[in-house]
Amino acid sequence: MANKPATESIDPAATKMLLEARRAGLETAWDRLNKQQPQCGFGQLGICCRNCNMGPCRIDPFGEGPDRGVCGATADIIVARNLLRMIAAGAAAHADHARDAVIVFKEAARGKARSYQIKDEAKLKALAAEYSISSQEEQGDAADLANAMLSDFGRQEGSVTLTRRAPEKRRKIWEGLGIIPRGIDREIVECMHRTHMGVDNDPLHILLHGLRTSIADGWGASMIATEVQDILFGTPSPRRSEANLGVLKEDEVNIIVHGHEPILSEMIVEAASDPEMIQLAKSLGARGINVAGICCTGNEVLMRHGIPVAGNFLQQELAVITGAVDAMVVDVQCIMPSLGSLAACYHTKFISTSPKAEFPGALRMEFSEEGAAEIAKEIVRTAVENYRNRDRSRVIIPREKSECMVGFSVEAILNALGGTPQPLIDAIATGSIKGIAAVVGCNNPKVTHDYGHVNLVRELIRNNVLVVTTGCNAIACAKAGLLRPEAAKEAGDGLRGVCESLGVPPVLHMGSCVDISRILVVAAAIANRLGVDISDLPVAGAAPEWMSEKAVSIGAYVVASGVFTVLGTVPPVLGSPVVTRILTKDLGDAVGATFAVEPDPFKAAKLIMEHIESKRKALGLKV
Ligand code: XCC
Ligand code: SF4
Repeated sequence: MANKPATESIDPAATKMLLEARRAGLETAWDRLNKQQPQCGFGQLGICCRNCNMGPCRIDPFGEGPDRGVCGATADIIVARNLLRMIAAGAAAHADHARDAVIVFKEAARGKARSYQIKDEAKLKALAAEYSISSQEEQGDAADLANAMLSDFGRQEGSVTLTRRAPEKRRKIWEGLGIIPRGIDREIVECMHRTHMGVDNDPLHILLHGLRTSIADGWGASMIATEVQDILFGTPSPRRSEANLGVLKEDEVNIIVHGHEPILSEMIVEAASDPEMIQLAKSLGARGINVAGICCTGNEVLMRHGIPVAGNFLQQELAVITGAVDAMVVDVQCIMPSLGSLAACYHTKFISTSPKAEFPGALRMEFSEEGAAEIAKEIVRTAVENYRNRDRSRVIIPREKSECMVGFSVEAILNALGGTPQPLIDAIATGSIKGIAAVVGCNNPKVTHDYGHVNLVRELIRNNVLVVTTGCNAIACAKAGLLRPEAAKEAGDGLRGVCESLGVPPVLHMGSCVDISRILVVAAAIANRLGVDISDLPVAGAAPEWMSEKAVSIGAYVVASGVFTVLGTVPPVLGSPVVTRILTKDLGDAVGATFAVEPDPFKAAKLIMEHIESKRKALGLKV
């Protein structure tokens, strides 16, 4: 089996739109990647440094030219520093997202952000208890909880509160290594300090701080984001929807929400069901208003409202090329700056909303929590009025779409299991389910779109590994039909039996990328129940098509949590034999888990199976 089939995507809808892009002479990420060939070898190996103005410096990977930067930094130091900066950026993205969610929560609690309410009181209570907040009335609870969560960002000593959710044994390991994060922002700032010219110059020392920062993300920022979003918008529960470009409608106003923050997309969804807006759409000849998502903000409204998802990361440009998108509304993260000029080739309004994120060619409709509902309505109105400008002769909507079942929060999974994780543990113990794999992450045009995602997941469920998914992998699985309960037919007999008896798919959609925190909570619950550490469990992680810095932070905290993780695209570390050895080997001794790199999803599945079997053996379970 070849690593990379000759096609750009295995998704027929994406392939169709790519053909249309070429026919129309429009450029996409795939074309721009081609224009970048050959990509910089120093960059790929991670051995260029621009951290001070004596540079830029680069190391000769063949050992003939310079082996040190001007300051004396070696390839090992440069690669480690660069990796730490990637983790810092990724953790910062999640942290800033989380902070904004908490601020909205706080404003809502104080009655200032009128458009938002508290939807999950039980979760609010539970969190308040975890943060040791005791007050009688709800509003007090909520504001105090918001403040307590905010203090996790700026905390200077002690530890980030929700790291207490990690199993005792895991915390001991972190304590031993001195990598329990103090405050979320503090660790990120320290990354920047340590990587400044002339500060931290030992690869292992640098990378351990990377783990600490990533833990502040996974067991801090991302976990806070998930919990607060559940409190504000409701904890997801199973529901059905549809995925792929075929969810766009020929005869309705199509609004795409793209980015990461449900703070905005929730309001758009609400405004789109406002009778006044629907009436306006009808008066302009549309049959209604259709909201669809892309990337993680899409996952958020998919999980909570069943809003269909139009595609994953590499489909953002393709959606515009359907000619049927009346507005592409974006907030932050994973939004290609190419969208402005592309939208200008169509009638599509490209609307940017975040005070932090401006894009060339975007129509700016800045969002604020006080006037959220009103602004959302204005955005929807703009989209509806733009329906008139749609050029019907240019509309090409691929027919492809798949049904999916989504909404598997931890609470929903426990509910499906009858209130306790025990049935799942029993299924693992008997071997009906061999183990659990978290398959997550982006798309990357360097590898065939969705090929790694779909083939890895198929291979795993065939081998009776239950897959939990988030982010762009979840969308790939949805499009491939793997999130339907009927997909249990594709699973091995053991997993199939469990899924059929519970009526759930063999691949559980747990949410957006910040919701990987939900996966950590499940892993901790199972480990605690068995009285072992997460690293003892037959579980693994994978990011077959990752591209973002957030994915680097995620990979780091998953490994730091004790979970073996396979990456499908090569991280820029191979220029340092030392860093490569730390990541793929030494971390095993330190945190009980390592990274592996395997672009071929079939070989990646094999690695995961071998890992799961070795963990089963160690636990004395039937292999
Ligand atoms: Fe972005 Fe979260 Fe990656 Fe998809 S998976 S490309 S980060 S949207 Ni997180
Ligand atoms: Fe070069 Fe060192 Fe400056 Fe980096 S920090 S640019 S390696 S002199």
